[in-house]
Amino acid sequence: MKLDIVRQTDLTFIIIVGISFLLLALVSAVMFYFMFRYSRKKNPVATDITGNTTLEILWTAIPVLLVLVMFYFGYSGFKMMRNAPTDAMNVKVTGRMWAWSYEYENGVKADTLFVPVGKSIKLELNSADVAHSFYVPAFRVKEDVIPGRKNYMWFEPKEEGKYNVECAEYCGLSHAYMLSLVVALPQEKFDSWLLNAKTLQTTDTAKTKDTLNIKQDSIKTK
Ligand SMILES: [Cu+2]
Repeated sequence: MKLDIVRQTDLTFIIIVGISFLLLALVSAVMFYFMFRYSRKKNPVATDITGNTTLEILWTAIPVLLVLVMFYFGYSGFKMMRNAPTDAMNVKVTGRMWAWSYEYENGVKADTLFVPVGKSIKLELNSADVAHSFYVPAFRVKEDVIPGRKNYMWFEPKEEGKYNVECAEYCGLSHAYMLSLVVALPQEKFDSWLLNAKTLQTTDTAKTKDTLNIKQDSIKTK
């Protein structure tokens, strides 16, 4: 079964939280049982315990196994996130105090990240000033954006829609307002937006949106 980044991330999260809850329940249950079974009332004289090899092997082997399971899911997800498909569409992202901007391969610049649905998008992450972090919760991707260092991330929008972009690294006074949007459009709509934006040569996203009749409310934010 081939998972995408979103499902792989959610699965890893559920597995780790699941194991944690199971352990919490187990440890609590044993603790309450021992509180009564080995209370001072029932055992006025303490017994001398000398160790139990079977128990020691078990409580070493089981946690090692659990940690390896978590590692397997974490690492396979990490590998997927760090290996962008070679046919991905490239967009250059620049973070600066306090806004995100996008530049396409044909030179078009925008303040909203328009992308085609069903295509892999690879973002080259750059910072013009301080450390930021590019975060798209809906796609489960978040990467540091560090001045002087190239970083990247990739994702594939599955459905048409608007998705929030946030800065996840405190970068100064207006950090909380360093918001942007990913707008996923069907391929034809995206192509005509890109062409229009190229003709208009404007960074004013509102204008290019008008040419496409993309009504803010017609696309749901996820
Ligand atoms: Cu920030």
